[in-house]
Amino acid sequence: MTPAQDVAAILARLGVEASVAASVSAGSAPPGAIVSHSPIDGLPIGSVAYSGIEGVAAAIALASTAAAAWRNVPPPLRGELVRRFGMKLRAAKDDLGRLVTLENGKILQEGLGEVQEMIDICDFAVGLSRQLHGLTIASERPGHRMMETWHPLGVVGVISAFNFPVAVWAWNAALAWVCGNAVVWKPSENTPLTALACQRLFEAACEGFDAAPSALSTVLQGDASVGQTLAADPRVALVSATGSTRMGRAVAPVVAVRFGRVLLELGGNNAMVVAPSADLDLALRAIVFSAVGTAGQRCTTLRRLIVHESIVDRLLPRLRALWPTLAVGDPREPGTLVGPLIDAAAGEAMQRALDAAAAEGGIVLGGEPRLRDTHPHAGYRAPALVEMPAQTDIVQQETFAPILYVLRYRTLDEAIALNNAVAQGLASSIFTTDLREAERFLSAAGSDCGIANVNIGPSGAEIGGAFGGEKETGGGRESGSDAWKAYMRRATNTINYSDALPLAQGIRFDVG
Ligand code: UN1
Repeated sequence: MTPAQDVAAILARLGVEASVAASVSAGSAPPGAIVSHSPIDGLPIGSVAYSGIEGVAAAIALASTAAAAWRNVPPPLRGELVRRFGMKLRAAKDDLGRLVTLENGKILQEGLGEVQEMIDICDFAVGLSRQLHGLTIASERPGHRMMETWHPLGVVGVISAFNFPVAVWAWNAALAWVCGNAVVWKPSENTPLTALACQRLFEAACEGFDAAPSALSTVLQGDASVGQTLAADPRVALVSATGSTRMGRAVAPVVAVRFGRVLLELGGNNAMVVAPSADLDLALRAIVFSAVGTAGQRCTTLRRLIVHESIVDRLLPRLRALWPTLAVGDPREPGTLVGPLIDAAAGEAMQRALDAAAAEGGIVLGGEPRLRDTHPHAGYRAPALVEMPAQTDIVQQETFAPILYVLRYRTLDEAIALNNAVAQGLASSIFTTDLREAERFLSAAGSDCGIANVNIGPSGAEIGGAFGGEKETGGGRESGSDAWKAYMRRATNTINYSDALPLAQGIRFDVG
């Protein structure tokens, strides 16, 4: 089945209304429509209407009305809606997971994993809907009590990237809804169809649920100008943006200038330290999954392997032997481990990075185009392994492709310094069986990243932890732990139940 036929069948089963590929290729896509291409063959699979700049203001107005009603619904009842959404996702897991594969190009296992991540965050949010706790605080004044109350923000804008086209929205949306907000979503223009499918499933969850106002969820289809318009609107209390550091640099000042809130999850340049005592069999499996999984297009992808000089001769030959055998191909096929890059341009960007690495002294293995004869419009590439003499310029950049740079180190201090010497600060890990090394890596003087792991790779986080990173990664935290607090505003309340009016700090201010 061609990707276009596969997509048409899934959209029909999910009840999604979009122009499917047949009409796009017949030239009947509406003018200005956003055409979606499958990375599998680089050909159109459907089109959606462009929301337009005017559409942004209208969507925010409706979302504001929805938020004003939704904030009065008790949080556990809001959780019930999210529970229903989670049930819809369970029922549609196979179709939605396959649609992710068709529109994003990640292998089916990972497409299904992404939908599971949505289901998991829904479950988490349902529990959270009964745990939006505030503190009670001791007052210094007699007959007084202090407490914190958490209230909804209103409208939450979500800008998401192509690489996790559904899960990242779900992290934000599920929490935002139980916290009492309405969500306006600008997905990547590379993945408009999966966004429509999510919206359809959410609408299905809302059917027959009387407490849910309309416009609790809206999808805006468009390019960066739509995202900028969303970010600039003062009615959007929080803009949660996931994508490149470049995108974050464009969005964050627009929100800051109006004193809105941002939650940024931007670029990563993630490292793994492999220490002398590491279990190399485990390390090898972790390296492969985190370096070439999702064709190197996770923000958590392993990009820098920092290996102790005493074991490099044991580890590197195994990687060199393995890399050329990693199956590159149609992500729907069960044996495939590495699907296509998002498009042919991403393949060219990978080539430019490899050329730069070679010019900076790197020894490049792999990285060549694949399946050009059968799929001339797609961006299939063999994963690349590049031994570098030092952490040069190109190693410090995030290239969204399966390129693993290998560096050597002598002392743990040196390894930690290399880990921390890049502008990004998302994910990191160490393979060691030495407790002291592991603890040092996790300590205040260790990894400076938002995620620091021991004996697992940097990618593939569970939803229960807070997800995000430091420095150019943007500082935001999404998903688990207490990340929900970003979606609410905190009020500090002081209540006087005495018949006097003592002032704080013992101030005397007597009147009359
Ligand atoms: C992303 O790439 O933007 O930790 C998100 C991971 C996934 C999420 C990645 N759970 O790799």
